[in-house]
Amino acid sequence: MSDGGQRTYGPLGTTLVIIPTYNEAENIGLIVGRVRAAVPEAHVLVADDNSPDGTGKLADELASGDDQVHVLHRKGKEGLGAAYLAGFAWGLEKGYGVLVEMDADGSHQPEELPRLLTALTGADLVLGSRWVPGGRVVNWPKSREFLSRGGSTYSRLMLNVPIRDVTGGYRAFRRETLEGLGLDEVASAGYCFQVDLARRAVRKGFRVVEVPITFVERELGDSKMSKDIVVEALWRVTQWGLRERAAKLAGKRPA
Ligand SMILES: Nc1nc2c(ncn2[C@@H]2O[C@H](COP(=O)(O)OP(=O)(O)OP(=O)(O)O)[C@@H](O)[C@H]2O)c(=O)[nH]1
Ligand SMILES: [Mg+2]
Repeated sequence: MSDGGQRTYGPLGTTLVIIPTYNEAENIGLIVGRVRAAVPEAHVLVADDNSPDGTGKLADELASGDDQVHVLHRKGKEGLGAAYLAGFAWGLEKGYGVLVEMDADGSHQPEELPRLLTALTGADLVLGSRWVPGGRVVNWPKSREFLSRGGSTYSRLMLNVPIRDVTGGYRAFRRETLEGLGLDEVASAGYCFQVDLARRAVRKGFRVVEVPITFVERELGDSKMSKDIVVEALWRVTQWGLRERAAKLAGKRPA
């Protein structure tokens, strides 16, 4: 970030778009089709938590007709963070060069992925951002926007990370970035998973770039967003922030 753009970056390698799903039967075919059309060279991994509505089976059907679509069946609902960690491990093991996070519900438009990937040619991590100039949200009630903006601002100030949209989940990582983040220690499940990864990337000195996106609220299926997820995020961000402040103070004191 503070390298003045002087660093050189290697070629990107093959992209894997990881789509975590829990009860997304109405969306899965649409989103996979849109990814395949928007970035035909990319592969897709659906990470399904044994959705009762049969999303996993639909994903299997898509995979059986397309060599670039894969499915990771997980035993039950363990949260978005756990699904992504399993997806990252799968993708790294298979040798993909770029790993992308994308929701299944159409909020993250696959048609915007080429812009994220272009930005990644000069960065370690690209964040699709609602809260930078040019970014926006379609069909969100004011209350939801307030929560999201507030959560991002609180996290930015508490954790001292210069990122406007720190809770967003439309992201492209170079494999080397994921390998350097210490994923083994990540325990967060909900929104704070995204905050956790972003703060780790900044702390490790990776170049993080925000690219404006138009986030479209889901039209089909049910939200998995809950009060628990918000409370977990608030609690963890507060804990991380206080811990870092305490460590800094302790470091300044003479022994
Ligand atoms: N595998 C897996 N996927 C999940 C889990 N929880 C949520 N997801 C997926 O994560 C993505 C984001 O979840 P959403 O319910 O859209 O959450 P949100 O975008 O904050 O909420 P809305 O704005 O209301 O859509 C979707 O693709 C979900 O299917 C989970 O426990 N396991
Ligand atoms: Mg959503």
